[in-house]
Amino acid sequence: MDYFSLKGKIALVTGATHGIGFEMASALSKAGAKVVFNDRDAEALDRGLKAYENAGIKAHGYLCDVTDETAVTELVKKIEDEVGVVDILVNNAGIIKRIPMTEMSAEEFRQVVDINLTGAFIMAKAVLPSMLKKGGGKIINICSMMSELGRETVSGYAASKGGLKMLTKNIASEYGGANIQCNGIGPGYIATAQTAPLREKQPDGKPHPFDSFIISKTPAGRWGEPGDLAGPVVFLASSASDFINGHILYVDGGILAYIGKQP
Ligand code: NAP
Ligand code: GCO
Repeated sequence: MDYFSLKGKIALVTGATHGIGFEMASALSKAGAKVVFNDRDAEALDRGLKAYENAGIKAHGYLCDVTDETAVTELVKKIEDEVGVVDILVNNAGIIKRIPMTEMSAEEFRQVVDINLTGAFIMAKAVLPSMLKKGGGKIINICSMMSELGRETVSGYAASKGGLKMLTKNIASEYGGANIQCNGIGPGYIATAQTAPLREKQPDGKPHPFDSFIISKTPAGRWGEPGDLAGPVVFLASSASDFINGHILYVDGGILAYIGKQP
């Protein structure tokens, strides 16, 4: 038996035109799954479709905002008609706003929670009925270090990713008896567009202080790459993880294990 084969499975990865989502979708495709992705922006969607084509992957791309419940219901119906029932959902779409809490408007806070947490709820709710009819499925929520830790300026993000951890446990609790496994992946600090501002070189050519901070805080001694999430997502999407439910797999080079370098 090939525990990690995804042959015959259909995987939907949200917001997967580039970055972590693109690498995870590519890994799922290499493991045998048919890949479907969405983005809220038409130009980004086109760039994503080209990126998959250049990588030799046949991916189905759809325009859809994960916060729009009506559009998501239509998206899932369309995917079922054109590709088939979604066996694996990866809730990857997400944003961050780095604003000190006393300067952050409630509207800005809501936008972050709406995409990172409510969007994952809407997506999961939309795919669950067909998974239940089919007799099983996998839901993988992309959490964060901020599902466990706080830091300055990311109150909305931390609240959303902490909530996403608990939504993961709740889906596992509510539907585990119906052979649905819902787990999370908590990436450490990964070099993507989202973290680019934290890695910008200083005017004097020195590394950004946050860049050096993360390297010293990570036992692996480096930032993660999107490809570091490839193996973990295939594992949680495959039958190798059928008795794992409600778990958050941190893929962080050891950050959460480490108290930090002594001064
Ligand atoms: P990214 O490069 O900013 O990609 C995020 C993607 O989500 C973008 O394609 C974005 O589309 C899409 N998106 C945002 N809002 C959406 C919406 N309402 N509907 C549909 N798509 C939407 O970020 P990344 O670093 O690859 O992160 C991917 C996920 O991993 C996020 O959930 C992030 O929070 C999480 N994560 C990242 C890190 C890290 O260090 N990079 C660590 C832990 C967790 P647009 O380009 O159109 O906005
Ligand atoms: C930040 C970062 C993080 C990471 C990631 C960590 O400003 O602290 O952007 O939140 O993106 O989620 O796991």
